[in-house]
Amino acid sequence: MRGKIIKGIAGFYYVNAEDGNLYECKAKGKFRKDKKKPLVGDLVQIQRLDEKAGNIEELLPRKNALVRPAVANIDQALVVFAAASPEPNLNLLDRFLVTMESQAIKVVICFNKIDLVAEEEIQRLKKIYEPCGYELHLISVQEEAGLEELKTILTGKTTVLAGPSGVGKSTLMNWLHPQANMETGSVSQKIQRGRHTTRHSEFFSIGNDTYLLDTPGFSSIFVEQYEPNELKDYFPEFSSYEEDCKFIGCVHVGETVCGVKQAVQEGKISKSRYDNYVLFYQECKQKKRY
Ligand SMILES: Nc1nc2c(ncn2[C@@H]2O[C@H](COP(=O)(O)OP(=O)(O)O)[C@@H](O)[C@H]2O)c(=O)[nH]1
Ligand SMILES: [Mg+2]
Ligand SMILES: [Zn+2]
Repeated sequence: MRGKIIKGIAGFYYVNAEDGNLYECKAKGKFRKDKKKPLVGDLVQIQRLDEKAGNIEELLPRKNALVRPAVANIDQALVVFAAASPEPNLNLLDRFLVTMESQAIKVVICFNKIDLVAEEEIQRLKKIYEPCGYELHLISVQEEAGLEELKTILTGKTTVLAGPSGVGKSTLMNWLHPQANMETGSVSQKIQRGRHTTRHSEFFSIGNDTYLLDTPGFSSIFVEQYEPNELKDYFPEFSSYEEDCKFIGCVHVGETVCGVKQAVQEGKISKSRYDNYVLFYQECKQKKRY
């Protein structure tokens, strides 16, 4: 019987099987000889032991696998930031986008809490991210604005939900899947309650063939592991201007005749995106020296 691993805890894998049951499984199959470890999101072949237990016999081929969080077979990432409270950290968002581009994972960007900001701020965010080609959703979970449209893009897909703490990820999860019953609140409230922050990854099934994975919030992302010269490939809006660069392999930093720098000057590429690119480029270069 086939199924999908939706969570893993202490050596047990919980498999949502095609018969509709959830099986607690151990990894027993021959794939273990090849040192392959099942990941949450893996499609597997299981042997049923009883109505609640089974063994994983085979790992089916993966479409992709992410490192952080460690999950397989992702269709897309939904990255959530708040338009305000906390202020959107676009440097952090751009770092996240780079890591997803480098793994060829499609990203949908969502700014929540638009009830807290003026229309100008909404337009500012749109102007930065729309030209990059990312699908953008400006929502307010509190006022239930933009949620139905957002739900449509999740249907039939396996989506990783990511973003810093306090932006409303759990609130959104609870709206999409009330049974998830995620704890919400301000960061300080959670700390006061002494909440344990380490968590396992778990997929919630929010509809037919539709899965959502809530991940712990992140506060920093390193991009220095990339080759300085490859970093430009992870800014999708650069490519259409590269034909105007004088040098093949132009990295768009110090070169004088550069289509990308020209596009920044003309306002076709956002200055905020470009400045973060230069910053990340320098970080990668710095790292290479040691
Ligand atoms: N004003 C406003 N507050 C929101 C909205 N969505 C969530 N919040 C609040 O933001 C805080 C953090 O939400 P939470 O879901 O715990 O964030 P998480 O850390 O990303 O999971 C909570 O106090 C929520 O009530 C929204 O659309 N507007
Ligand atoms: Mg949360
Ligand atoms: Zn260039």
